[in-house]
Amino acid sequence: MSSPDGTAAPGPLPDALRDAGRTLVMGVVNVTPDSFSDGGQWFDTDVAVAHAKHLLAQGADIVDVGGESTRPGAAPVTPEEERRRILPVVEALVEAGGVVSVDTLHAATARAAVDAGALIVNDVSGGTADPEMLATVAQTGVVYILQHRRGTAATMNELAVYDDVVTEVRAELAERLAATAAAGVREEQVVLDPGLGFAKNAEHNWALLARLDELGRLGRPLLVGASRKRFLGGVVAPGLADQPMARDAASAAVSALAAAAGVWAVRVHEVTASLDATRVAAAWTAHR
Ligand code: PMM
Repeated sequence: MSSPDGTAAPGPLPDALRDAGRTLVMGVVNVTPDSFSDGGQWFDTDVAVAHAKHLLAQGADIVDVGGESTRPGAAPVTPEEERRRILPVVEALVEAGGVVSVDTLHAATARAAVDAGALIVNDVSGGTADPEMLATVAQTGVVYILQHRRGTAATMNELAVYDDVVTEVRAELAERLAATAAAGVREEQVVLDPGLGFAKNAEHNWALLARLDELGRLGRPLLVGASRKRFLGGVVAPGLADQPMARDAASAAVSALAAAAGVWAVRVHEVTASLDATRVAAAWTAHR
């Protein structure tokens, strides 16, 4: 089975995900005290586990578990603290039969999560933060979400300068894809992500969404993470622009359009509406 855009689905993943016939929905669980999108409400382990199971019950195809905030200027956490936050959540989700992704910059955390049963490593640095990451992905053989960004959480805002953001992000993703191959990662393991908001302003994010087909020409499935991001504040009702949770309807609208553009998965905080959005897109494109 292929992704909606015709690229081969990444492997290895369970058949149910390969045969979904629509864009997949990845639900987000940030086990952090300081994420912009949910204000740290899932920081307690038991609360995080309950929330993650709730996302599964709502039909999330994948649950992405992270223990370090990636927002601009966020304080880094040690890999030890990160593992303390996320591993109980990963274990509980695997036990419950969920497909788990681990959102981490750290190879040691990625490996520990894979040992606990995670099937996907989601690295917002695209392998640039930890020199061991790509070798770890190669050794474990899991699916690798390679996200574009420039710099680090501390420096990325000032690096949001492009002549043509889509052409440049595509070229930089191609470079990172070559780096994964050089490290022994098999091409079918890799999913590419434009990294909305990571060294991108609102104009850049919209251009990347509008021209996803150009990124798709790199030949790998795509994941889009627009959910609750600041640029969506520009389209919600005036007065709500500064409230991340007021961006869920706009996030689901992006899910529908990204799914219609053929992306493999969308990464969202609110699962139900995006799941319906991806079903709408599948029905829509099936009747073309
Ligand atoms: N965005 C965030 C965190 N992790 N991972 C991927 N692959 N793509 C993204 O766009 C992405 C991500 C930041 O959002 P959050 O703080 O709501 O998790």
